[in-house]
Amino acid sequence: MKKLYTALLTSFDKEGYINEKGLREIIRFNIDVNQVDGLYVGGSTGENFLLDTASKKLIFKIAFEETNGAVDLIAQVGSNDLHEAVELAKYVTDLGYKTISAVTPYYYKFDFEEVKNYYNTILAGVETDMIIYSIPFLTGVSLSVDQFAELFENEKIKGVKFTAADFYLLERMRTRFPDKLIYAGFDEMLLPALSLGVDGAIGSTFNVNAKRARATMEAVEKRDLDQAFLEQSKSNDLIEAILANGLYNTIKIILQEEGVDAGYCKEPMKKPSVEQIERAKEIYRTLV
Ligand code: HMN
Repeated sequence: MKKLYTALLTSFDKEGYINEKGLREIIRFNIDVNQVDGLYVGGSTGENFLLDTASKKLIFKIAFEETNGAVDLIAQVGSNDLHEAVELAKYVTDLGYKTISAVTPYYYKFDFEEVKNYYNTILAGVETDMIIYSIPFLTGVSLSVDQFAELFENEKIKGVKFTAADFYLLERMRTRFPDKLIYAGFDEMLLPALSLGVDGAIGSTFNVNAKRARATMEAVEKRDLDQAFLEQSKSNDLIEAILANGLYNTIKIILQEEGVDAGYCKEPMKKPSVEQIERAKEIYRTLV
């Protein structure tokens, strides 16, 4: 069965500090109500790249405690500070995480040897599995099939979170690496990714749209493409509205309407305006 992972949000207070109670509520909602298979902790959706090391560790710890084995966990430990990535990989491994992930290093134009050294260095000190986090539209780093093959020579690297709209590359990857895990990273393109045989999906909108995403997966499993299209189309009405109103703020407001203390985003992300809040509530009433 294909796996559905929520990319975990972080609840922050008005000053941008972690709201532990709220974070625990988001985790519980994903386990109890959304019934997802797992959580992707410390990704873009968690506003991870705005955080210091201590805050990242706190989130990993809270997620591990609160899930208490109920669902799978993947800890995104990647960082442009390779020392930090190594430290976080060891930290989550000691907590008991079985799988880590790391975003490709970004901002500077690293060559492939540097990218490869980054993954092998993170993995040298731990026995966990690794899922590469490939998200070229934010990092500017695009890897070729041959480069993935070279990274996969490290047997701890079990797969990739593929957040790209390049379906030719996705098909080439699926064909070349039948035994590697490929997780789709764009929720609005879940159906085409499923049609190319991904093993599951990791996404932000599953915080509020997990049941429909699951229905899409089940329809594809049954080869009922009409139903799968219908589900994806309904999901995309929601995702389109969420993206137009501001991704993370809107998901947080929708969760608040569900009674979850999802809190605020952390600066430099903006607080939502009155209009944004009203629109998010309308999206909740009409599209969730
Ligand atoms: C993460 O790192 O938190 C997520 O896995 C990222 C995930 O791929 C999301 N991408 C971003 O937010 C950049 C998607 O779920 C995305 O939010 C969604 O498809 C809407 O575009």
